[in-house]
Amino acid sequence: MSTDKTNCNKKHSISLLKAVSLLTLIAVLALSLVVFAACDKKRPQPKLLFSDEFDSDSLDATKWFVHGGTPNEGDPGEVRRGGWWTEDSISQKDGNLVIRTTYDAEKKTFYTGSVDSKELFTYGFYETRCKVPEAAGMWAAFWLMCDEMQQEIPDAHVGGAEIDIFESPFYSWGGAVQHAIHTAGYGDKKSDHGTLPIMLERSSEAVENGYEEWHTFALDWQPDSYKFYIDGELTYETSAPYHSPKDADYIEKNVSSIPSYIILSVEVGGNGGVPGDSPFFNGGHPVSGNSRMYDMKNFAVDFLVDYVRVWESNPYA
Ligand SMILES: [Ca+2]
Repeated sequence: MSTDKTNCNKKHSISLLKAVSLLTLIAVLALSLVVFAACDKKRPQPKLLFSDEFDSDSLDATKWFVHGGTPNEGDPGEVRRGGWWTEDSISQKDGNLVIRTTYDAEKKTFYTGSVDSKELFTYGFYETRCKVPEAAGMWAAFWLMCDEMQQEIPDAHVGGAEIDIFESPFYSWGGAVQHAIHTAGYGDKKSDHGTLPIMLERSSEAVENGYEEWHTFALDWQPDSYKFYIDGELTYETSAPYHSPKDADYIEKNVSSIPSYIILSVEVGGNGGVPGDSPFFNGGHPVSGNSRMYDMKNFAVDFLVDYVRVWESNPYA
C-alpha cells in the first residue's frame, strides 16, 4: 500500500512537473508573441497608395494618360524639345513599361513618349526601378507635376512644384543623373533647387556607363522636406526655401502640399521638335562618348520601367 502510495505521489509529482513545464513553455511562447507583436507595431509597413508593375501586355489606361498622337495616321503628336511625343512610342513587354525613342531619317524627326498618372498624390514615398535610354541626347525622367505650377506663385502650398525625382540627360558624361525642384512657375520668379550630376554606381568595371544597368530612384515627400534616393542611398535632402531671383522674397520651408501627378517621360535634346545642339546632344546626333555614331536609319533606344510604387511613407526606414 505504502509503495503504491509512494508511486502514486511520484507519478503525481511527475505529472505536476510536466504540467508546470508545459505552462512555462506556453507562457514563454505567449510572451514571445507579445514581444514580437510589440516590435512589429514599432515598424508597421506603410500603406501602398499606388503601384503599377507593368506586367500586362499593354499600358493600364485606368492608371495612365498617354501624351501625343499617332504619326502613322496623320496625327503628328505633341512637340517636346527636339522630338515628338506619340502614343506609338508607348508599350509594355517582359514586365516593363517601354518608352521607345525612334528616328525618321527622311523627316529628320525623333519620336518618343510620355505618360502621366491619372491619380494625384501628395506626401509619400515614390519609387521606380528602371533602365534609362543609352544614348546622348536622350532625357528620361521620373517626375511630379501639378497644374498650379504653370502660374508664378512662390508659395509652394499654393503654387506647387515640379519635382524631378531623377532626370538623365548625361549619357555622354558616363551615366549620371540629377534631382531637381522648381517652384513659382517658369518665368522671372522661378526658383530652382537640385544637385549637380551624380554618377550612377556600376556593378563592376566591365560596365562602361551607369545607364547600362537597372537602378532604383525614390523620393520621400513629407511636409517639411524632400529626400531623394538612388539605389537605396540618400543622395539629396532639402526643404526647398524660396529665394526670389529678383527681390528679397524668402520662404524658409517651401515644400509643396499640392496634389500632383506622376510622369514617366523621354525628351530629346533640341527645340520646337527639331533635334539640335545642346551640351548633351553633340551636334544633333546621339553619339556614344564621341566615339560611335548610331545607325540613324534603324535608331531605337528604350526607357524600361519595371515598376512605379507609392507608399504613404518610406517602407525601408
Ligand atoms: Ca515589372
